Amino acid sequence: MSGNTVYISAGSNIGDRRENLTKAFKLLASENGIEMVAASRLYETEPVGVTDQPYFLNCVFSIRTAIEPGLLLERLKLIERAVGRKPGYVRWGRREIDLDILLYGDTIISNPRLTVPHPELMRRRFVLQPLVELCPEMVIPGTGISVREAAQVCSDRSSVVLFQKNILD
Ligand code: A4P
Ligand code: MG
Repeated sequence: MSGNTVYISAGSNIGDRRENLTKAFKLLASENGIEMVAASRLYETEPVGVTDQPYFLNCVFSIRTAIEPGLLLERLKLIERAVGRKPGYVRWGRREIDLDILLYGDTIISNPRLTVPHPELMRRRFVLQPLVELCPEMVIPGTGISVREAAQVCSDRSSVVLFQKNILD
């Protein structure tokens, strides 16, 4: 499929976390115009931001798509609903599923609805560690450093522990 390589982070810390990530993976893979390329391993991660909440399971998906970023965000929000996320959550708070666009090819986007690369990307070990598995040499647009280097210099010391090797196990 033509288009762009896009990296999407997935996180869940309510309900059956593993099932929520698997459902999101399958729904994403079955979308028209989206080709699933790879999924990272699953990690159990200490909550960052709002710390008084359950531990998350996190992973990163890479997809190929020609769907433009704003429309892709809409699709991700529909998948969040389908997995069981209810509207009206506290920012950075607990959720059944959160799907964020980390990187959209080389594109830099900054508008009220969408910031890409994801504004917290460089500060979050729970995102960088799975991303290193998928694209260690990719230079993060606007930063001049690779994903591997970003993970090495990241000062986030919150715990990120391997939970499961294959999302479909
Ligand atoms: N938005 C802007 N840029 C983006 C982007 N690149 N991807 C806007 C996705 N959305 C983007 O998101 C709020 C709005 O952000 C969207 O409507 C979109 O227009 P949301 O998913 O409704 O709310 P949120 O997730 O609570 O806010 P936010 O700011 O996306 O939070 P984060 O950054 O997703 O952080 N700790 C661990 N260990 N693991 C986690 O997964 N997640 C969070 C949430 C906090 N702590 C965590 C984890
Ligand atoms: Mg989000």
